[in-house]
Amino acid sequence: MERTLIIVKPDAMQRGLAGEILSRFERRGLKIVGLKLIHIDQALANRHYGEHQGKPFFNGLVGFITSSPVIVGVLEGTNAVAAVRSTMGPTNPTSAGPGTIRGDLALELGRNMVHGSDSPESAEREISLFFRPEELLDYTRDADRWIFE
Ligand code: D4T
Repeated sequence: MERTLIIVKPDAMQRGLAGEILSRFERRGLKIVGLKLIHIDQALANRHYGEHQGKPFFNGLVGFITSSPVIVGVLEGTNAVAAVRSTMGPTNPTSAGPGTIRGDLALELGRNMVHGSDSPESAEREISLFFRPEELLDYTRDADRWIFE
């Protein structure tokens, strides 16, 4: 089992497609173990996108991700990092195939709807930026106590 961080970005929120995006991950078989609606501030955006600092698109990227509330989530499943990346499609939506979130719903590199961690190491770092451990569910520990009906 692996965990990964997703962000439903401002373009998806504005277009009313948050549910569609979360639904695609759920239908793939990934479990939501953390979820919240937040407005990312400049400091958090700088930390999250630290690897891109100094690149020409950095200021636009930070301006965009802080431009409205977003949904951040932690998804869990077998090879969750790769499963989320393949469900999203490549970073540039024009290279993304039909059936992927970006291939079906996006066209612009700077408006690509959704973020997913790019490695298990990034996932661990990013999850700890957005969630405290006690905010995440533990299905293996608790699911038999829960009633799903
Ligand atoms: P995120 O991090 O948003 O899931 O995107 P990716 O993991 O798929 O891609 P990334 O880290 O390389 O890029 C982060 C973010 O920056 C935007 N971007 C990227 C941009 O506006 N112009 C660019 O030239 C690049 C490379 C898109 C995603």
